[in-house]
Amino acid sequence: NPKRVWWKEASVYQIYPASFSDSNGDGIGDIPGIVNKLDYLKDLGVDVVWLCPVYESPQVDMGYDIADYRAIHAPYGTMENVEALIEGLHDRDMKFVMDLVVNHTSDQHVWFQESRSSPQSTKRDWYIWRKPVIDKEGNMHPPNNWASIFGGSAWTFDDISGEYYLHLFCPEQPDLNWENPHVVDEVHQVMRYWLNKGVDGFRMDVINLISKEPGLPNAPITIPEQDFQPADLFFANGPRLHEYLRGLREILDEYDAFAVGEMPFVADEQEVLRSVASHRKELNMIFQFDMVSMDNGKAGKFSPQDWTLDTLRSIVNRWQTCMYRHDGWNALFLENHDQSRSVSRFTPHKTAHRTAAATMLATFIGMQAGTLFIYQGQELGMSNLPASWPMNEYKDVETQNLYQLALAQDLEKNQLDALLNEIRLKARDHSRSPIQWDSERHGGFTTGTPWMRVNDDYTHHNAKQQLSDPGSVLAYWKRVLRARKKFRDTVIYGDFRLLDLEHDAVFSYQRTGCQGVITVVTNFTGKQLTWETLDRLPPSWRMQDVVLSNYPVQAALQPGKMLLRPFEALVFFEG
Ligand code: ISL
Ligand code: CA
Repeated sequence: NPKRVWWKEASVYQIYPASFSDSNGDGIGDIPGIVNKLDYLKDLGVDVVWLCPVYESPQVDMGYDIADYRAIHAPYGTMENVEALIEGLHDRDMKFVMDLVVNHTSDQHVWFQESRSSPQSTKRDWYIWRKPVIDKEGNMHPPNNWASIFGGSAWTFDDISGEYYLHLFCPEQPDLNWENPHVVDEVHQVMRYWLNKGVDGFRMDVINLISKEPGLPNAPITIPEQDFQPADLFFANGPRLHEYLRGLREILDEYDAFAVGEMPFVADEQEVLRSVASHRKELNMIFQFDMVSMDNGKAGKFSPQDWTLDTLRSIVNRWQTCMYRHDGWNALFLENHDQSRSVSRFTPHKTAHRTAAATMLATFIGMQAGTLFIYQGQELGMSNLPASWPMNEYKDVETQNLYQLALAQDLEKNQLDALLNEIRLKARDHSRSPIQWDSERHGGFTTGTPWMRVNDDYTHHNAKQQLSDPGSVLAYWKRVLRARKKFRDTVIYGDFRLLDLEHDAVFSYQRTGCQGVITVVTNFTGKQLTWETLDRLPPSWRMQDVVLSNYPVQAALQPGKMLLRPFEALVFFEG
């Protein structure tokens, strides 16, 4: 059985500061706004807060472009505010995780300014600079054909030296050169700076991109109609990754802190295990993207892809069993600031079934093994932005780049419509609209003008209303989080087994621990159906065996059969 440790049992709440709570009416969420809501978080039952970047930043990518690791972006507040936040959390027995972005910095960081100033700069080699490629006609090209994750070339030409620098994301996010030991040392010092302030862990942004294939070879041409090619083969999970990760872990262990690494572009279980299996002493857990990319098509995130419960079953089964067998650990999530809202994306619900659909998803994810991550607003069942909103309400650099590129290409109307549909389904903006606290103007998020429009449904869909409604999504999430604690031995540390392997509407699984067996039954459709319980439930199961249900519990139809209403979720416990 897995070893018991605090970070395995924790439920983590992710805060996107710009959109959480605005305390001073400037329209931007801030740290004092978070401090004001600590009792709300305690009452929800989460144990840890992960705060997205609040460092000084020009905000080209909402703070994932850090200009100073030891200063706070003024609109979010001050260093004293962060210290008060840490204290407020610790006073309530909660912990605090900072988001650390060290694959790249902002181009406004002094390190990059110095690096860029001249090829002779002592910091030149802190970033990845290369000479242009000159073809036979004398034309200049980037050093290789890598595409940036946000579109276009991954290289930007710099006039000062006539060289290019590498940026896997925006041109304003130059990649650090981890091959240089001074860079590694500097990152370690940044970590110590925050750990000494009382931070309990880090979420490490795109941490598997820090080691690149030496020589930076051209990527294979997989999308011939594009000038630049996806190159994750060469920039993700590079040869020195594990060495670097062990270096980070040594520091974390000194402080009993933990790290969850964000790892896009890993499909291979063995590679993931190298980073998270406990004896490796690297990361404690990672975010892998299998579930939240099962609806991404061949041409990437903004192309459509059908999925079925079989797709979902094989993903869940794979990671649940692999981690259990090899002493690794899962980070469970359905949403974050880069994903759209799960209730809109993964359930085909009608308005009347929205609460059922959101609570069904809470059950589905909440009874699995791993550390559970909840993204702000998920506990309220917040949904995607209304389809009627014009594109200028979308603020994200990724969405806007994509849309502008499409406009410039003069696409046929049906192609443009198809893209817009994908944006309405998957754009990062959907999870970035302000939290709907109450039914006042702008959902009580701000007394001023919000930096991003509040979802129109705040008038009837908000935290205040849900706090007083025992049938709300919020009330249900509290029960899920309590159940994870009460049945800890089974839910956190138990074994996992899929049930009903072929069912096209019901996702069902069982958890077995030393306390007993938990059976989870979730109807992923908006249709009522009869489910054959076969021998999975005790033949004469009783109402009191039900530990979670998102409808009033009803008796079995007849032995071996039960009725499941639209998006019904049921959890049974047998001691
Ligand atoms: O969101 C994505 C594309 O839609 C992902 O590919 C995402 O860019 C990737 O998971 C890395 O995300 C992280 O690093 C980015 C930042 O923009 C994201 O917000 C962050 O979570 C660059 O720092
Ligand atoms: Ca503010």
